[in-house]
Amino acid sequence: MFCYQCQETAKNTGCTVKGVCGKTEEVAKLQDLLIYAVKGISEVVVKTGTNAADIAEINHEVVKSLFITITNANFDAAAIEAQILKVLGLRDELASEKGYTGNSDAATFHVTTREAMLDKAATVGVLSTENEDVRSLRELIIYGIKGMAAYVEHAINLGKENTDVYGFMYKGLAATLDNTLSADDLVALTLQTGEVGVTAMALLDEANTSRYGNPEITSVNIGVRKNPAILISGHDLADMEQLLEQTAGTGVDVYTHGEMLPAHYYPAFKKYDHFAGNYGNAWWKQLEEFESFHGPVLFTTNCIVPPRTPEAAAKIFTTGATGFPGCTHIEADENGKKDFSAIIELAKTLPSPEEIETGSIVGGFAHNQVFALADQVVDAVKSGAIKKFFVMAGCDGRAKSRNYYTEFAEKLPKDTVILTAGCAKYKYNKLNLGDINGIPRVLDAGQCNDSYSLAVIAMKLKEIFGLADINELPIAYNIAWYEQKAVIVLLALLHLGVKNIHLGPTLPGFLSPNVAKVLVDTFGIAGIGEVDDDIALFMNA
Ligand code: FSO
Ligand code: SF4
Repeated sequence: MFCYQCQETAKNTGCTVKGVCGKTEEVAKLQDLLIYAVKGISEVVVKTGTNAADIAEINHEVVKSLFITITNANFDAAAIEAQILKVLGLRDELASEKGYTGNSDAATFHVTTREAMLDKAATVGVLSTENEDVRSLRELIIYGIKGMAAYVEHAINLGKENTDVYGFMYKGLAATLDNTLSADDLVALTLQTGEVGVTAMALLDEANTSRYGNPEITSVNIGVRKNPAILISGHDLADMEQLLEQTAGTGVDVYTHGEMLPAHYYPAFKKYDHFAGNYGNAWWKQLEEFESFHGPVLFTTNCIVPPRTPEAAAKIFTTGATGFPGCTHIEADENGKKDFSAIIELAKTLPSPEEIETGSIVGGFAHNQVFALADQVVDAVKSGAIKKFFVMAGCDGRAKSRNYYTEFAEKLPKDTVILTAGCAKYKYNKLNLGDINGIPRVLDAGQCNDSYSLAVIAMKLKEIFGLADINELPIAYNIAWYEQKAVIVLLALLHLGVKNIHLGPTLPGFLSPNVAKVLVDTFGIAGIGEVDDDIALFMNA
């Protein structure tokens, strides 16, 4: 196996024996083959001039396939094998319907057994592209499209779609098979991925806010109550809604975990009395936290950390693109309805959660809420009460080097405000960093996809202050990345013209030296250094 798609990749060069994430060689290879199958179907779509508006099932299965391969989403070989067969079936059906005569391997290969799949996978993985710069650009595009697919999947689940986004996905994936494209062509495609990423994030923002209202300032309890409870993790708000509906009146409480915390900020979910609070921290602390939670856990998306024992796995349920062997997977029916009764019944038999912390955290600062405070914010900037904003969105992770972000937040001058989104916030959202004239010093917009909100806020401030360039704003970008959703967020920010983004705790291992140089020279991308030096650098910029 070879995988270098996430920040925790071994030695920052590649996992080759087993994933640091816990992915086995078998699962890694099946994921490689699933991606290859998705490239093949994309080629058929592109070469036959098929309109994405006419192939709803293929759109949905391609999006799901991409999401399955995102870091920490799906560890279930059987589920991935079934998905490969489904995609190959759809590919062949489309090819025959359109009379497709192309004979490229990705568009025509067949495998039926697990063994044949593993043999085939060994020849089509990341390293099958020999030139390291072409490989780097192809993977950058693929990871961006994977992140895009995750956001599109949530929008689909809320009934919102944009066929242009699918059209681009096919184009981008098919391009990664095309040996005639130059490095410049691939760079252009990378930037286009960012552009379509903005569209995808806007689509999800519209899907979430039109259904559940605009996030508003909310104080979320981090302690516990006495009832038995279910913990819901991941990012899917449609699953969140269905779980709250089905648990109402059962005596079972619901707590959010990790990236689901921002569900509390939406008006539509505030009516549920049994929506009790947020339990725990970012994804990587889940093994201990799930134990003390006692109740069952529902994963709607990544990040899953492989449970240590069959008993621990038996308390975990997966849905959507996620999966883990030994965990119960809940499928939607043809109307998108999911039956969560097995989780609810299990919860009733288990003890209530053990308290691991008390107090509350405040969030809900997505674009609409910040616009409502615009006068206050603008006054604070004009008076000099706020000197600088720091966008510290992105992900948290296991690496000790990520303590940089806690220290950075603690040491920032008191006249600065942190704008955050994604699970990166857990590095500093319980520090009590105070407020500036009533404006909290940590403004949490929501999940990683709500980084879109931070971009909307920046563009609004640019307009209010009458600036020509978004980079003239007193905003610095110090972003932490982990998996492929952070890649699409980064590409989206680059498309919006944001320069000098600092990215840590390490630069992606999948960037070849030449590709990294393009990003540094064109966009001023940089890594991180020592906290004090970096703060001085940012404050003097
Ligand atoms: Fe975190 Fe995991 Fe939201 Fe990621 S929970 S790391 S970028 O899946 O998606 O921020
Ligand atoms: Fe390694 Fe990350 Fe790939 Fe897992 S997802 S195998 S940790 S690079």
